[in-house]
Amino acid sequence: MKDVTRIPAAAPTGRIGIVHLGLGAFHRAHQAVYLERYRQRSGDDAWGICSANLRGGVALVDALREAGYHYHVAEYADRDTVTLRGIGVIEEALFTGRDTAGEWGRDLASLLARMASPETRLVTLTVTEKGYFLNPAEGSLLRDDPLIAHDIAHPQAPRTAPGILVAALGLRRRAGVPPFTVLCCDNMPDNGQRTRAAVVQLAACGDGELAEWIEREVAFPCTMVDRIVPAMTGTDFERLAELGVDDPNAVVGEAFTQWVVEDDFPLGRPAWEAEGVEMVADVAPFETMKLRMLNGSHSLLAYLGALDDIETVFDAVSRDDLRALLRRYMLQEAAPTLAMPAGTDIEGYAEQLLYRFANDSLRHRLQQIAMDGSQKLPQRWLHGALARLEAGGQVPCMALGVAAWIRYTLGVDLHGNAHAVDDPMASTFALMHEAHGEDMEALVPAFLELDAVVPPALAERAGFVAAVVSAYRCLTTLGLKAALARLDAPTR
Ligand code: NAI
Ligand code: CS2
Repeated sequence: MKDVTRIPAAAPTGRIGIVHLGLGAFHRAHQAVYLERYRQRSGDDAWGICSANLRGGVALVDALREAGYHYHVAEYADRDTVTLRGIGVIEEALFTGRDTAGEWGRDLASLLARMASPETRLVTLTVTEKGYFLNPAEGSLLRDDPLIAHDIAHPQAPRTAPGILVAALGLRRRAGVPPFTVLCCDNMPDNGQRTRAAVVQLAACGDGELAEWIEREVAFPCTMVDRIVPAMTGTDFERLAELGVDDPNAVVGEAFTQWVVEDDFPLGRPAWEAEGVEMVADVAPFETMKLRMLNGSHSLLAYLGALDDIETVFDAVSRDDLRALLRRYMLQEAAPTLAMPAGTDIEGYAEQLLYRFANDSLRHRLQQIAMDGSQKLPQRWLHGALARLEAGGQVPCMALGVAAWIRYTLGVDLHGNAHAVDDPMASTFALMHEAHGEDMEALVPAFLELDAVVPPALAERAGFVAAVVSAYRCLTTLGLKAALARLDAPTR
C-alpha cells in the first residue's frame, strides 16, 4: 500500500435528524459517509443518524454501541490507494428484530419514539429489495407473508419496514407532527413510489384515514445510489489490520460513489450537494441506466460465474470471454433501452463499469450478488429484455443469463458443487426442479411463467423461450466457455 489517507471522524453532537432502517454494509459505506463528510465540512450538526436493524444484525448493533458508534470505512481506489475514513455520524443503533430467545422488538419503543420525534425529518432505508414485501412484478403488497400478516394484526408492534413506517407515521399524525420524508436507498426502480405503495397498502389494511393521510402528506422521493460495497471477508479485516485498523465494524468499498436524489423534502434536508449528491427533478433515467448497465452486468457475472466455480467479480472480469459478454450486453442489449439525456457517454459509462469491476482490492463474491434473484432480475434484465424485443432487437446475452439463473436455482453448479440458493422463492424453485428434473423443455417455460418475476409479455414470446432453452442446453451439456462462444442464436 503506497498511498494511505486517514480522515478522523467529527465529534458526535447528540442531534439526530435521520433514522435509517437497515444498518448494513452499504448504509455504513454510502449514506453515512456522505453525512459524515457533510457534517465535517458544513458544521451543520442537525443530521446525526439513528440506525436500526429489523432482521438480524443484533451483534453489529451491540458492537457499534460498545465502540461508541465509531467505525472505519476503507475506500479503495486500487490495491495501492486507500482512504481510511472515521465515521461518527451514526449516533444511535437499535435492534427490533427477533433475538436469540425468539423475542421480537427489543428496541422497538425507542425506535418508534425516535421516528415520532419532531427532530427526525428524514427516514432512509436499505432493507434489500425483499424488505418491502411487494410482488416484484405487480408491486402489490404480499399480504399473505407471515410478517406482513402479523403487522396487519398487530399494527402497534410492527416487525417489517413498512409496518414500522406505518406505526411511526400514525404516531406523528395523532400528535399533529408533520410527517418525515421517506427516502428508499434500495436497488429498485421507482424506489420511492414502491415504498409508498407498500406503506399505503399496509396502512389501508387497518386505518383507511391514515392511509389517505400518508398518500396525501408524505414525500417518498426516488433515489439512485451507487457504490460497490461487498460483504466483509477475513482478507478485508487482515488488510485493514496491516494498516493499523483493528475494527470489527469496519466496511470496505470502492472509492467511486454516486447519489442522485429527487429533491422533495418538505421538512428540509442536509445541503449535501457540496459532497457531490446530485439533486434532480427526475431520477428515473439515472436509475434505469444504473440498474440495467451495472446491476444487470453484475447479475450476468453472478449466475454464469457461480456455475463455473468462479468466486469474485474480479475473477470473473479477468476472463476475456466474460468481459466481452458484458460489453456486448451493455452496448447491444441494455443501452438501446435507455432514455438518457442527449450527450450521455454510454460507451464511456460501460468502460468505467468494467474498470470498477476490475478493482482487485475488493473481494465482491458472486454468491452475494446472486442472492434474491427473484427480487432483482425484473429491473436488471427482464423489463429491458421485453423492451428490446418489442423494439425488434435481440437479447442473446440476457437469454443466456436467464438460463444460468434457472440452472443456478438448482443449488448445484456445473461441476457438481453445491451452493445455497438464498431467495424468498427458493422453495418454489426447488419444487420446480423436482417436478421437471432434466426436462429443460418443460423446466424453462415453467420458470418463465412465474409471473411474480417474469413479465407475462416476455414469457409469451416463443423466440425468447426458445433462446433460453437453447442456452440452457448449451450451458448444461457443453459448459460456460462453449455457451459464451455460441452466443449468436437469434432471438425474436
Ligand atoms: P447487508 O447484508 O450488509 O445488509 C442488509 C440489510 O438489510 C441489513 O441491515 C438487514 O438487517 C436488512 N434486511 C434484510 N432483509 C430484510 C427484511 N426482510 N426486512 C428488513 N430488513 C432487512 O447488505 P448491504 O450491502 O447493506 O445492501 C443492502 C441493500 O443496499 C441492497 O439490497 C441494495 O438494495 C442496496 N445497495 C447495496 C449496494 C452494495 O454494493 N452493497 C450498492 C447499492 C445499493
Ligand atoms: C450488487 C449491488 O449485490 C448486488 O446485487 O449488484 O449491491 C451492487 O454492488 C451495487 O448496486 C453497486 O452500486
